Amino acid sequence: MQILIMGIDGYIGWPLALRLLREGHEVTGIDNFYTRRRVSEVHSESALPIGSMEKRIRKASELGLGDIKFFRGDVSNSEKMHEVIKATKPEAVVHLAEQRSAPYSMIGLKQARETMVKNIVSTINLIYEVKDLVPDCHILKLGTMGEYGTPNIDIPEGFFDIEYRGRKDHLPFPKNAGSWYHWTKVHDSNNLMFANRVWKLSVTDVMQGVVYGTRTEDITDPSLYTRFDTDEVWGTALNRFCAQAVAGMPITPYGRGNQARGFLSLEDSVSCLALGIRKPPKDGEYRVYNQFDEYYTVNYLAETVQNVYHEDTGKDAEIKHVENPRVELEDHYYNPENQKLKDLGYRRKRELRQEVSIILKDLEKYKSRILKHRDSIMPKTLWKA
Ligand code: USQ
Repeated sequence: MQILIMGIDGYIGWPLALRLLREGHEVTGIDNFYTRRRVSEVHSESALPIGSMEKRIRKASELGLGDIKFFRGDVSNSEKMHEVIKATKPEAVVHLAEQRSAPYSMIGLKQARETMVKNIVSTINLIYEVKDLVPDCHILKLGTMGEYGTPNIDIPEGFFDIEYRGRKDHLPFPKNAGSWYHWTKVHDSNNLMFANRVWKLSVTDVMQGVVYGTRTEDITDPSLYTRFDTDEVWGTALNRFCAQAVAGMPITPYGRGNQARGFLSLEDSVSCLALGIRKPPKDGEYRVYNQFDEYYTVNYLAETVQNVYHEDTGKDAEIKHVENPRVELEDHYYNPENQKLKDLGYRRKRELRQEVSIILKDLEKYKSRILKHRDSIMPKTLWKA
C-alpha cells in the first residue's frame, strides 16, 4: 500500500515508518523538523542521539528495510500539502504532524495560537486534499485520550447511547480537554467527523494515551533510534520518570499523583497504528478507537520506576511530589474502554515492568546527555495565570 506519514521525524512517526516498510508498504514521509527546533529552544535535546532524516533513511535502506521517500515541509502550508498528496497519491495517510505538547500550548498566547493554527489547519488541509485528489484514501489521525478529560462516568470509544427527557440517541461522547493542545485534538475530531458526514471520507480517529519507551522491534541499531524527550515541556510522564531515576534526580509526580491516564508502549503504539492501516474502516466510515494498554495513576508509575531501578541496579531513586503546575483533577474516577482494537486483533506485547527495565538500560548509556540538560527537567510551565 502507498502510505504517507505526516510527521515522520517524530517519536512515533519514525518507528512507524520502519514498521510499515517491514510490512511491505511503500512509505513516504513529510516533516519540517519542528520538534527538533522547539526542543532545542527549551535548552534540551533528545536523550537518545538521533541522526538526521537523511542519515536514518540511508541506514534503513542499507539494512535492507526499504526506501523511504521524504519531503521537507510544513503541513499547515496548503500548497505543500497539495504538492505531497498529488505526488504520492496515498491509499492511507497517518497524520502525526501536530504540535504535541500540552505544556508548550500553555506557555502563552504565541504558543497557544501556534498550536491552534498548526494543528487545526494541518488537518483541514489534509481533509481537502484527500477529498479533491484521493477520496478513497484512509485518513488515520492521531487524536488523544485527553480529549475526553476525566469524567465521573465510564468513557466509551467515541460515541455513546444517551437517553434524555424520554428520547434516545447515539451521540459523540462529550469532550472536556485539559490544555489548549488537547482542545485542538477535539476540534480536529469535530472537523473529521463533519468531513466524513458530508464527503464520506474514511477516517480512523485514534484516541491515544501517553506513550512510553525507547525502542520498537524494528530499532535494531542505534543509528535507527527515535527521539526521546525528558524536559518538562516535551517529555511525558513515564519517560521522564525513567530519565529522572537514571540521572539521580527526584521522580516528580505532580500534586498528589493520583491522576490516572491510559498508557501504552511505543512498540504497542506502532503495532496499533499498523493494524489500523491493515484493517481500515468501512468505506465512508468515521471510526474512533481508544488506543492504550492499561490505565495507571502517576504514583503507580513513579513507584514502578523506583522498584525496577532498584531491582536492576541496587540503587535508590527518590520520589518527590512537586506542586502541580497544571490545573487538573488529582483524585478522580477513570474507566475508559479499549475493546475495539482488541476486536481487530491487537494483543499487548510487553508488560510495564519489562519495558521500564529496557528504557532504564537504554538511558543509562546516555546519562550524560540527560545531565547536560538537567535544568530543563523540573516543571516551570504553569497552567494558572
Ligand atoms: N505528570 C506528572 N509528572 C511529570 C509529568 C507529568 O505527574 O513529571 C502528570 C501530569 O500532571 C498528567 C499526566 O502525568 O496528569 C500526563 O502528563 P504527560 O505530560 O505525560 O502527558 P500529556 O500532557 O497528557 O500529553 C501526552 C503527550 C500528548 C498526548 C497525551 C495523551 O504529550 O501528545 O496526546 O500524552 S493523553 O494524556 O492520554 O491525553
